[in-house]
Amino acid sequence: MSQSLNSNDSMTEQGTSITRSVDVAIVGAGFAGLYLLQKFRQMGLSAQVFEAGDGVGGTWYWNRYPGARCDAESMAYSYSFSPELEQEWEWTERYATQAEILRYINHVADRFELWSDIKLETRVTHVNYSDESHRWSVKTDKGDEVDAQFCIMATGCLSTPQIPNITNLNDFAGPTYYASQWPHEGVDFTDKTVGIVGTGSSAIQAIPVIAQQAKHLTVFQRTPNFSVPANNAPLDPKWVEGYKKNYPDHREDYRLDRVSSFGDLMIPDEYRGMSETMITSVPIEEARETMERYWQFGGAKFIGAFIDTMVSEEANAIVADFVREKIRQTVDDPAVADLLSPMTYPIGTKRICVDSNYFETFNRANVSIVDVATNPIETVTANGLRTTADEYEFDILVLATGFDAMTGSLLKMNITGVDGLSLKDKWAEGPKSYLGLGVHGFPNMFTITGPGSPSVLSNMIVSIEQHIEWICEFIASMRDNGTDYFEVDSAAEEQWVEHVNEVAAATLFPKAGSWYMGANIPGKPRIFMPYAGGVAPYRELCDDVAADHYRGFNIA
Ligand code: N01
Repeated sequence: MSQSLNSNDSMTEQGTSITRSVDVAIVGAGFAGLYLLQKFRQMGLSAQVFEAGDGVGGTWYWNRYPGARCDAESMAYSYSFSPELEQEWEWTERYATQAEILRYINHVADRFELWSDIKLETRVTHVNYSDESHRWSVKTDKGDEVDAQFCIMATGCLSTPQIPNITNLNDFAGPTYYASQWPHEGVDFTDKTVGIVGTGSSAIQAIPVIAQQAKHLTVFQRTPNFSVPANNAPLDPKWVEGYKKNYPDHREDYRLDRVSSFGDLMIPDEYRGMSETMITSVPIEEARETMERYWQFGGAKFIGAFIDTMVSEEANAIVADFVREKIRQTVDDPAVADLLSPMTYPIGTKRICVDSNYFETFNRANVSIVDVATNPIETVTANGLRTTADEYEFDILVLATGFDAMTGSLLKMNITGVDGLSLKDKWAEGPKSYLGLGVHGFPNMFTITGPGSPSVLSNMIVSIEQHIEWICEFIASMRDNGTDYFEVDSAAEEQWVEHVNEVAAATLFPKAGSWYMGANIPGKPRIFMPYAGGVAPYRELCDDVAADHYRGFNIA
C-alpha cells in the first residue's frame, strides 16, 4: 500500500478554516503535540496540529487553579530531546508552578518555531478512516478538513473535565469555577465565602491557597485522600549547575527507571534508585524511621520507600497507618483529623497527592469541612448547596471534581476506523489497545500515552518522549521499506490487554474506586487502564517489538 509520503502537501486557507493534505494530523498541542510536530518536521514530513485551547500547553494551559503546580520535579518534568533547551531553561523551584510550566512550553513553541502548523481555538469533532483512500479525514468545529496518512492522538490523559451529577448544578446564582477550566484572569476571593467540592490532587493544592484569601472556605469531602508534603523549595543554582553537567545521565536514569517514576532529583544518595526492601521484612521501628526520612524529604517518592507497598495488603496497611498518624498529629481537632483520614482503600491505589500545608489548613478558623459521604449533597441551591443534613451558603462555588480520564477525550471525537467501526463501540467494555500505542481496526492511528501504557503511573514527559521517538522510528522504518500502512494485529491486542489486566491484578490498584479504574464516571467500565508493569520493562518491550520487525503490527 505504498504511496509516497509528503507528496500531496497543499494548504489552502479558506477564511479561518484550513483544507490541507498532510502526512500527519496531530490532535492536541500539549507536551506531546509540540514534540510530535518538531520530530515530524525534522523527518521532512508535513503535519497539522489542532488545539482546542487558545494557547499551547494542554493540561498546563487549562489547569490554572490557585496553587497548581506539578508533583514531578521540574528538572525532570521537561523535554530531554534538545540538549540546548535543557541547558538554557532555568527552573526556579523543586516543583514548578503551572505558570512556569506554561512559560516553558511557550518558549519551546517559540524556540522551535512551531506556531505555523498549530491551529488554536479549534476542536476536532470527527476523525474518520477511509477504506478507499486508506487515509484519515480530520474535521473541526471551525470547518477545517485535513486529510492525513497518519493520525496521532496527543490528547492527554486528564483533559476532559467531569461535570459532577449534582442536582441543579446550574441553579447557583454566584460564580462557579471548575479547577480544570480556571479563568485566565484569576479569581479574587477576598472577603468572599467559598464552597469547594472535591478533595483530589487539584483541590488539595487549591484549598490552602484559597483559604489564605477567602473569608471562609467550606470543603465538601466525599472521600479523603492520602497526601504527602511536597517540601517545595527554590532550586539552588549551584546544585542546578552540577545537575545540568550530568543531564544526559539523569535523563537515562529516568528512562530506565533507576529513580522513582515521580522523581527524586534532590534526594540524597542513600535514597537513589528504587527500593529493594520489603516493609514486612524489617522491624517496625526501622520501617518507621525510613518512612519518616522519606516523609521529611517530601514528594510522591514516599510511596516507593518499600517495594511491597503496592502489592501486599499487610505492607500497605503499615504505610497507610503511618500517614494517618501524621494527619492526626497535624490536625488539631481529632474529629476533623478522623474525617481527613482515608480508611476505605489502600494507600497509593488512588493517585497519591503531594501538598503544601493541606492538612494544616484545617486548623484555620476560616476553614470547615463537611462530610458528604455520610450526608450526600442533595442539591445545589441559588445560595450554596444542601446536603441530606444541612444547608450551606457561600458566594463562590469551586468544583474540583476530576476528569473522564484516559479515554474521555478520545471518545468525544467521533473516531471511526475500518468499516466505519467507532472507537466508542470498540471500547464499550473498556479500552483495548496494543502497547497503549495503537488499536486494531484503526490503521495508521497512534495514541500517545494511551490506555495500556504506563502513562499516568510515570513521569508523563518521559513516557511522551518514549512514545514519540518509538512512533517516529516506526514511521521512518516504514518509509525506508516503501510501506506506509499498519494495522494492529487483533491477537496481539488481545494478548496485551490480558497482560495489562494480569499485571494490574497482581497489585492493589483494583481495590480502589479510582479514576485509574474509570470508577469516578457513572457507567464507565471498571478496568484498570494504565500499564502497571513499570516504565523500564515497558520500554524494553517496545524496543523488542521494534527489533522484531514491529511484531504485532501488520504492515503493508
Ligand atoms: O480529580 P480527582 P483531581 N460529589 O478525580 C470529588 C492529576 N493532577 O482533578 O473520590 C462530591 O482526583 C471526588 O470524590 P470521590 C493527578 O493525576 C495532578 O483532583 O469520587 N464529590 C474527588 O474528591 C490527579 O490524580 C496534579 O468520592 C465529588 C474529587 O471530586 C488527577 O489529575 C494536580 C463528586 C475529584 O478528584 C485528578 O485530580 C492536579 C460529587 N458528585 C491533578 N464528583 C499535579 O501534578 C467528584 N467528587 C500536582
